[in-house]
Amino acid sequence: MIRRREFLGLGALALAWPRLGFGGETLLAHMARPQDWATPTEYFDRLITPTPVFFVRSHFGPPALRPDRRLTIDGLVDKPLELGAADLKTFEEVTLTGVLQCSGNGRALSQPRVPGVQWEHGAMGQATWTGVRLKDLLERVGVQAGAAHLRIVGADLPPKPAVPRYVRGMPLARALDPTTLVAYRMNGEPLGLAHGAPLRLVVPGWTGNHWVKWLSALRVQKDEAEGFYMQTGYRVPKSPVAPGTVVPPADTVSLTTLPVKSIIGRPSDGGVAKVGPQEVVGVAFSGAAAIAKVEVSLDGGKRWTEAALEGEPGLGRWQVFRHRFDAAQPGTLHAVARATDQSGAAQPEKAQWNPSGYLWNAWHAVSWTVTA
Ligand SMILES: Nc1nc2c(c(=O)[nH]1)N[C@H]1C(S)=C(S)[C@@H](COP(=O)(O)O)O[C@H]1N2
Ligand SMILES: [Mo]
Repeated sequence: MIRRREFLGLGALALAWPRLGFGGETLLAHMARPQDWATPTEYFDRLITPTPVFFVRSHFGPPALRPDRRLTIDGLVDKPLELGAADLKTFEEVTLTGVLQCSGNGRALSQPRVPGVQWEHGAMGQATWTGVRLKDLLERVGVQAGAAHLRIVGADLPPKPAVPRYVRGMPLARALDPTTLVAYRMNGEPLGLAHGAPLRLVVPGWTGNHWVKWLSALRVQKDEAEGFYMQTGYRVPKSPVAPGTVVPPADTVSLTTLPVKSIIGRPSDGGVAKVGPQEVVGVAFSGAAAIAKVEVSLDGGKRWTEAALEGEPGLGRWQVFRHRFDAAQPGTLHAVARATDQSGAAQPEKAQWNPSGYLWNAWHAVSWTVTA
C-alpha cells in the first residue's frame, strides 16, 4: 500500500511519491508502476468511491497539468472548432453517476494466467461526472454526411517514439449518445490530473479504455480510428474460446459494454467478525441495463437469498446490495454474490476466459472467521 494523495495534486512531482510522506488514504500499487493504482476492495460498500481512493490507470502516466489545454474537433465537420474548458460554459451542463471500470479488472484471476496489469478487483469505481454532452459539441461543429466514427486522442505521450500513442475511437452513434460527456468535474471537484484534467471523456456503460483522459483532439471520420489500441489492444474473441487458446486478430471484436457484475466489499476475504449480526455488502452494475437483483448464498451457491438494493437503478450505474443475517456460533463463514440485470443477463459462476483477461465477471466469494 502506498500513499498517493500528493500524486493527484502535484503533477510532475508524482514520480517522487516515495519521498513525500503525507498522510491520507491509500491505494494499492501495481507492478511498481506509479500510474496504476487499485481501489481497496473494502471501498466497494458505498455508492460513490471517494476520489482519493479512486483507481488510476494510465499507459504512460499523465502529461503536464495544463488547465488551458485546447480541444480540437475537426474532420468531416462543417466548422472545425478549438475550445478550452472555459468555452464549455456555453453548453448545457450535465451531471451523471456512473461506473468507470478498466476492461482488465479481474485479470489476475484468469486461469491460465494472462499478461497485463494484474488487477484483482480494484480497477473500478463510481463517481459523479459533470461536463457537457459530446453530442452538443458535435452538433455545434456540424457532422457531415458519410461520417461514422470518432477518433479520440489525449495529450499523454509514450515514453519512446517507437511506442504507439494512446489513440481510441468509437462509432459516431455512441459519441452522440446523450450520456457520453466531455467532463471537467468528478465527485463535484475539478478533475484531478491523474483522472484526466482538464477534460476527459465519460462513456457510461462502456469499458474504461474509452474514457480518454487529457482530451486534446476529436476527429470525425468515415472509418474506425487506426492504431495499436484499436486493432490489437482492447479486443476479445468474436465467440467464446477454450482457456489458453491463441486467437488471431481477425477473430476478435472491440470491447464495448461492461458485463453484469457484483463484488462483495465487506466482509473482507480472510477477515474476522464477532458472533451475532453479520452484513454482506457490495456493489453491482451492468453496462447493458439496470440491475434487476443481487442474490447472496452462504452455502457455496446451493440456496440464494435476494439482497436489498440501495441507490438509483440505471445502466452503467452501480447500486449497493446488502444482506444481513445472524451468526449464532463461532466458525468460518462463506458468502458468494451474483447479479442479474434487467436484460436478463446473469453474472456467471466462472468468467469466460480470453487472451487478455478482459471483462472478468465471475461470482465473487469471500470467507471470514466468526469468533465468540
Ligand atoms: N489519454 C489517456 N486516456 C486514458 C488512458 C490512457 O492511458 N491515456 N487509459 C484508459 C484506461 S485503460 C482506463 S481503465 C481509464 C482509467 O481512468 P482513471 O485513471 O481515471 O481511473 O482511463 C482511460 N483513459
Ligand atoms: Mo483500462
